[in-house]
Amino acid sequence: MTGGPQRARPDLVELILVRLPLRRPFTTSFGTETVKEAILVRASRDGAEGWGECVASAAPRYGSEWNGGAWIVLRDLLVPAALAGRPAGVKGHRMAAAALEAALIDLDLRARGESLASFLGGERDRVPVGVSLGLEERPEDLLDEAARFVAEGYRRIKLKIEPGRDAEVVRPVREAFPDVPLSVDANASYQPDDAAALAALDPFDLEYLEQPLAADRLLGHADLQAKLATPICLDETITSAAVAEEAIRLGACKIINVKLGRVGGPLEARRIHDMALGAGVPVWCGGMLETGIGRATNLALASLPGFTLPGDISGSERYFARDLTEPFVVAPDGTMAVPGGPGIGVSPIPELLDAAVVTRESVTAA
Ligand code: NPQ
Ligand code: MG
Repeated sequence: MTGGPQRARPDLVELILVRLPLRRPFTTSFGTETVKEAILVRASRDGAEGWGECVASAAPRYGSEWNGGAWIVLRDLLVPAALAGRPAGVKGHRMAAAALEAALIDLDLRARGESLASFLGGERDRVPVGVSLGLEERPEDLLDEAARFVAEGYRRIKLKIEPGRDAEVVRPVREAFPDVPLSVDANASYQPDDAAALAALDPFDLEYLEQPLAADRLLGHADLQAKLATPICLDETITSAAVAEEAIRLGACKIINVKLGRVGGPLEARRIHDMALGAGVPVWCGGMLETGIGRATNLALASLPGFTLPGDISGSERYFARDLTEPFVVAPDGTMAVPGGPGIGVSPIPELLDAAVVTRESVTAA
């Protein structure tokens, strides 16, 4: 989890907390977000730099990690270990560890002129993308949003659901778009005895039902899957290749959402991909409303051959009035280009970064 064996050490690591207003509030079963807050990790050596983005939030609502904790574990434990070239010996804190690993890999790859996609084993220079739509108070607002993204060519629409707001959320969208690939994401908000409400989604021909139950309910998901025609896709549950393998073996899911932050970095994400490909289980790249830094990393991951379903990798303008990098755009065919330049292939634009910064702190070797 702390990076590859012979990775060169940085001589300076900067932690940069940024805040970007969201263009539209994003509501899930765990709450409403109006601002994206992220920690960027900038690793440097001899004037060269590498970038990573921590996908934790301002509060631990999606999972147990949050930016306040990630900042401290990076500053006091993970970064000092990387600067000293020794293992950090830190359990968990995967989103923090992932951001540092991504920055260190980016630093190395830029130095040798190789793209992250090539390093990970990517085989495509464009990937199909989807969009995740939050819960809306007014059903017509959700229909308008769905219509807009379908018109823009997005290959899949994902709807957020929660107990009491499920079939009635899906029905109007399915009726308006009978042929569009649709999925739903419950963000762990259902209980095992809600199986009937979830089975009521079967007629809508969903690509998958994402994370209906709590993250630690492997058997609960297996029992639920046995009662549903809709494939279960796990997100919050999948924290490592080991958990992913056990979930597949138990029949707890038929599809896996891979988020490199949730699993501790690009290298563990690749392990999950390799295992799932071997097991014949489709994977796709999840999203956490990343800025252009995290989005570029996700695009590289999504270029691997097992990523056969569209990712939650939307255009910059879906989230932000102005991204921190050159904006990412979705082509009319619903694909996005995988950056081909060295490392993640993009950097923050200095003036835009400066305007978004809340705090920055430099850590150097002791
Ligand atoms: C998911 N992402 O698949 C997550 C959940 C999510 C695109 O649906 C700030 C930070 C806001 C992280 C909103 C999507 C977030 C967030 C939603 C993660 O479950
Ligand atoms: Mg999800």
